[in-house]
Amino acid sequence: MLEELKRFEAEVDTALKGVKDPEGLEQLRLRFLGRKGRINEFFKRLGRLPVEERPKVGKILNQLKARIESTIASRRSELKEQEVPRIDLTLPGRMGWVGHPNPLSLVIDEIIDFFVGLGFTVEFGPEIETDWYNFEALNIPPYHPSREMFSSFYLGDELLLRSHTSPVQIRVMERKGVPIRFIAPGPVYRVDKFDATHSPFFYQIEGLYVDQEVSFAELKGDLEAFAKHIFGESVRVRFFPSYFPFTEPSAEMSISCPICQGKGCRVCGDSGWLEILGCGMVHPNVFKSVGIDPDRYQGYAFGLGAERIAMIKYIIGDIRLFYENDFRFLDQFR
Ligand code: FA5
Repeated sequence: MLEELKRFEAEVDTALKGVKDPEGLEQLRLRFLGRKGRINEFFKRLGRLPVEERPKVGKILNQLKARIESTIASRRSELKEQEVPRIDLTLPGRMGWVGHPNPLSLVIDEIIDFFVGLGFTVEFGPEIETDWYNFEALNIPPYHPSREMFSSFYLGDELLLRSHTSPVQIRVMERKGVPIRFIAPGPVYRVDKFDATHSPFFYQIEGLYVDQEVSFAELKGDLEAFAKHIFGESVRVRFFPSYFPFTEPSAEMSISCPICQGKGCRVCGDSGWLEILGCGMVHPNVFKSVGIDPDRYQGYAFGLGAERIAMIKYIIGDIRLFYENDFRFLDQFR
């Protein structure tokens, strides 16, 4: 049996040296030290040896068992150190979240780009305005019925959230004088209930061009070029007489419905036309309120709703979608 133990010991050493991974090592452990393993077999046979040989062989067997145990333990830690973490390099990586502009910002930027190309600058005004800038300087005296069109949210008697971007006309002419040519984008507020096309908070873009010889023909030409830039070359425009206290004459500009090409559909209410902005020649009283001589200067002005333009351009059925921050909607405009 001693001979046999020697051979077994050699076998154990080669096997443990050759093992490559923790699973193989566990199999060897079971084979050598497990309940039905080789060491236990030897222990069983120990009982059948002559009594005087048993202590000697028993001692060798115990030493061998202890040696196998410690070799297995040290092999285990060696293998653990060599273990390469399993990385699946073929897995697609986790993307970081990348934001993008709201469709409304895209449209506003596009409109700004167009007018900057025509030589306009970009100006801004405060969202909290005085009665003077929002109304009186724009030829809307107290109790004038047209205040209804622009009814807003008041903060005390004098201050209100501006109900259009037209007050920026006054502020910029006061600050920079004339000639002047600028657009003024920004949020405005109105006592309008939410529905598919109205919101109490929306964006307008104001335009003002004042010089000594600005004509209604230029207004029409520039706004037609603008419509074609935003909606495509095939779009047609139409000017309708309208009324704004701060322009004379005043007009509303419509474009041929880009969805049905003017044939009539649900979006344009079967008319074939969509109204997109208000415009006109600056009223002499507006010039007077900022100390500019209306006999020397003329100008055109316009104001459009940015949501309206974005809704037509991207065929968006409800204005509320712009403000709800639903990624299912927003992610379509990456
Ligand atoms: C004005 O606000 C004038 N200040 C525009 C103007 C400027 C005319 C300069 C002449 C010269 P109006 O109230 O029509 O006009 O509003 C202009 C645009 O704002 C409308 O064509 C519409 O597109 C948009 N708009 C008006 N009310 C709302 C609302 N509640 N929600 C969303 N968009 C609106």
